[in-house]
Amino acid sequence: MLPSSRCCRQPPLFTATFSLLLGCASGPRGAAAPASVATAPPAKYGKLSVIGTHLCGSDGKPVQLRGMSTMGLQWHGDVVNARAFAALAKDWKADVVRMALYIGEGGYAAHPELKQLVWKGVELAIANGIYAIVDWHVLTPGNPNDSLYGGAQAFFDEVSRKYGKVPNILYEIMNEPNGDVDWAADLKPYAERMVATIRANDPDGIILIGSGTWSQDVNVAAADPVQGKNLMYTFHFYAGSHGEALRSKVQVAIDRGAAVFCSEWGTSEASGTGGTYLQPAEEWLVFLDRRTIGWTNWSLCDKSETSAALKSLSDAMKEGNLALAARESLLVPETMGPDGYAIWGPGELSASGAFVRAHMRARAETGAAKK
Ligand code: IDC
Repeated sequence: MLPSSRCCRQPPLFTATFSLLLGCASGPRGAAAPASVATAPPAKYGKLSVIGTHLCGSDGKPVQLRGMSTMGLQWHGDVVNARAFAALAKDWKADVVRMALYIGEGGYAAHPELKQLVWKGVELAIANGIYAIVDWHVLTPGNPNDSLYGGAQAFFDEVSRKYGKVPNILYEIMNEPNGDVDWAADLKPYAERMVATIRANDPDGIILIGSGTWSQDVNVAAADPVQGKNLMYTFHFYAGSHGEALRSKVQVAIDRGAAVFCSEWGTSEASGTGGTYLQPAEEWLVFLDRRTIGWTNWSLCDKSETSAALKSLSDAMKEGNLALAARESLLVPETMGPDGYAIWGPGELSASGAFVRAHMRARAETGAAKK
């Protein structure tokens, strides 16, 4: 019998995580770049750009990037490992992984060393020929200009210096502004500062920009956009909480000429749990597919909440799967797949994870939008 604390805890900081950081601290052009980066396959769709309202590959055709977001790296950072990224790229057929660098809530502001995990994630994405979103996870407090987030400019300067020349990186400058924030007075000026900072090192990488009401006010941002190229606006939905009203805002933003990206969505309620709401999620995916809107699903972790893509140890215990429940975590895939690399087996995915993986694989197969 496992002690109950084992089933419910967040993993401790910096245990296996940093033992896995094998010389990945410098950029792909730096002296200590891992060999895997030097021999990396080209990024799946080459250099990305925004043309009109679409994210496009180097051939100028619209691409829908599909992938997973990590959970807070301060809690579930061990998921940034070579096996997990290979399983995502090859078994899930993911195009992109989003690294959720919380700033508050025990994140980067208190633990600046967490950025090493971001670098590691970017380099694992490069090594697998997929894309990485570096998410400055503004959540609490809701104003990105708050002093807690004072490290933003230095952070994006560093990220863009390190990776500005590789095609694999996308910068997400504010996860979810919320509360008493105004687009024109607070968020747009912040976005302009971050865009200028990134552009000094990376003249044309894709920059993702959040908006008010937890990145739902994409229509407001689109009415008064930040100047520059290769900018996109993010919106987030949770299938148990958001539906037609948010879809209308997204459509208004597109009609106003904005390129949009869904950098967070869940099959749960906005709390991260409840449900799963797979039928409403399906409706959203049809909406995204028809518009070729890229997305990353929340979240790749084994926490006991319905949005988590991996089964939790406590669920494994409830199912009587003692072998699974005895594992330290499910963040490192251990099941040998049919193609000779480790995957998460079907019994290791949550209802949400199984749904999202199946959708990703089906879309990668057909390449066509659902009607
Ligand atoms: C949630 C996690 C939850 C954690 C909480 C901390 O799922 O385990 O306790 O953060 O604040 C968001 C946020 C994202 C939330 C997620 C679900 O960007 O950080 O993660 N969510 O609540 N916006 C809407 C939903």
